[in-house]
Amino acid sequence: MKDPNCLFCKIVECEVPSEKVYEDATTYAFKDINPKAKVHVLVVPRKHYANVAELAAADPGLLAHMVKVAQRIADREYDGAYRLIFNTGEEAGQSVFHVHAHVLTGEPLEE
Ligand code: IU
Repeated sequence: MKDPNCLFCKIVECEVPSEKVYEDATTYAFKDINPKAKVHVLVVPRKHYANVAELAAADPGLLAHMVKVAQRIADREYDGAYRLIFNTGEEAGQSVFHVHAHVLTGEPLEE
């Protein structure tokens, strides 16, 4: 459930500070500290899963809910337009092994 060594578990529990933009019973969203777009938010499930494949296998409804949260943020920030990224695996750029959706929005994005 909770990994005591996981940074995002600590952020979700507010043991480590973050700039929260949204939360509900199953998800937490906060601003990325190194934004790659005008608005760069990370949406994470409260429960610990290492990556999106693990989450999809265990709880596809929660994955769908994360997409709804991303949509809601983009509706508020940029008329519903956004890019959603799940880096999966170190070689693909994943550096935090608690699944997170990068939501990039708030401005036109380069291809
Ligand atoms: P990645 O897909 O695992 O590489 O994404 C991790 C993100 O977490 C990355 O964009 C970092 O800037 C971000 N992040 C953060 O927002 N706060 C932190 O304390 C740390 C990383 I460490």
